[in-house]
Amino acid sequence: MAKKQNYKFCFGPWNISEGADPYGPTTRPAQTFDWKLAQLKKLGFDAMMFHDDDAVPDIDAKSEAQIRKEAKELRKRLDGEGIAAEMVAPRLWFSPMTIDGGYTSNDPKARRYAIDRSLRCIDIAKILGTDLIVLWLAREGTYLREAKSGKRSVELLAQALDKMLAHDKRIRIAIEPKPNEPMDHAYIPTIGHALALAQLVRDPKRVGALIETAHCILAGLDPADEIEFAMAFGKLWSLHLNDQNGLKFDQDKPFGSTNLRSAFNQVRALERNGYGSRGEYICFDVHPFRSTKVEHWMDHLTNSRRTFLRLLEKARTFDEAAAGKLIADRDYQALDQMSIEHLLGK
Ligand code: GLO
Ligand code: MG
Repeated sequence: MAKKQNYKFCFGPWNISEGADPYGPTTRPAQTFDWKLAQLKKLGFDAMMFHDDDAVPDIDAKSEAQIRKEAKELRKRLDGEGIAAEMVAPRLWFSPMTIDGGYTSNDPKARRYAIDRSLRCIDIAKILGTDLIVLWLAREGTYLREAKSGKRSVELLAQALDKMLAHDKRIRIAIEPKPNEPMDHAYIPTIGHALALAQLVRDPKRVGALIETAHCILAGLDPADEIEFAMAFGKLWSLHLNDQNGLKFDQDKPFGSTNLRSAFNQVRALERNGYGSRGEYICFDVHPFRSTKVEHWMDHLTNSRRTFLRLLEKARTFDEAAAGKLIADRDYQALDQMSIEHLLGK
């Protein structure tokens, strides 16, 4: 095992959500950003993740100068609270301009909008003191094959990444792949695709990945293997831990809620490969159940952290020597049972 890490934790304002789903309205009242920041601090999390318009609301209606001014004010507040900004992500999937995608839209005006907005997002990140831009490529895909060209879309994505990298020489871009939802098919569905896309840009060192547990499961892949794959390239720059019950809509359940053994293997993969040693955070992209009452509103976040820390103990106390002997003897039957009993405890 690598040196033991002291992990740092974060979440985003959207993770304190109000319970709306496609079939029904909210079940909890909206809270202000200030309230969310206060909760984060009170619960002892270290950083907040931001969409560009979490940092500067109504961003499309504001001038560059106004965006910078508001970002600076936010930076002051974050510094005052001792809260870091983990990353900033352009929320490209809300605007009427990106109905058919942003960087890969068939409409050149929409593509220009997506790039301009991404450059503003980079300006905000710089002011908030983070070099990490997260790109969840939500609408970069198709509802039907005939509508776009896959090859051209990948080329457009690479061009967009190059423009962002050229805008600020210090930023790094972590692509957050997801195979579907909102689109039928996304062009960058897995970590393999994300890291292959990085090879098409002029400075591949500055394009890496963010792994989300639920997105791996939706792609039919094992999250722990995806973590190890990205770490083999030194490119796991952020992480959205959560859980997912099979191939459904993106559930963003509390970490470990569905598959404790998979969660254990994700923690073990992070721990044994030294995740966090370059300042990376453990982020929870989880949502409360729709049925959650206001007084239990933060529990999905504190429970996810608690489960992570309990599983960390399990990873640290896993009998590696005994496991090694079983592996050498190819006794995977016993290794399976040993892993189960370790998780079950005494
Ligand atoms: C949705 C994504 C989303 C992103 C966030 C940051 O499925 O997981 O929550 O992580 O918008 O870009
Ligand atoms: Mg996510």
